[in-house]
Amino acid sequence: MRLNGVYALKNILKKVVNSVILMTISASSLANVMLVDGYVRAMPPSVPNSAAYFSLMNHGPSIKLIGVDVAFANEAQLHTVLEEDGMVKMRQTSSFEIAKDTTLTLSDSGQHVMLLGLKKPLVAGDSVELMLRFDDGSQLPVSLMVSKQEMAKTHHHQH
Ligand SMILES: [Cu+2]
Repeated sequence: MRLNGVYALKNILKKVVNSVILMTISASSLANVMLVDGYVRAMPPSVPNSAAYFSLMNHGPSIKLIGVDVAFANEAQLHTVLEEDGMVKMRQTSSFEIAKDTTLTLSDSGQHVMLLGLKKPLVAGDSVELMLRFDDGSQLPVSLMVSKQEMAKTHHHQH
């Protein structure tokens, strides 16, 4: 009986230690990726979609952005732009890779986050929240300004 008790306690401790290790891993990879700048394009109220453009600096090992969660639109999709038969087309993609010690830069002529089904018009000067999800399970909340500008410097450094 006593032996069983000790065994159970050991197992519980093992589980606690494992979860602490998992938490440490996701916290450290979170700190490796930093928002440099970005914005969400302001759209006239009649347009239901918009896009988010930002730069992410990766100070750690290669990581993939696998999704974006937003509350202000029905869906956020990762899009890439490619040329096909002389036509420039947008395609949904499953991830954006950020190689070790590089910066991923989204732009309207390349990779971007498509925001579909805006729940209310995005007004220039507002700020919106996006939750970035990475392939290691970590998440990075970012706040972006709504702007008509090409690339508004927002300086939301996550130190
Ligand atoms: Cu798009």
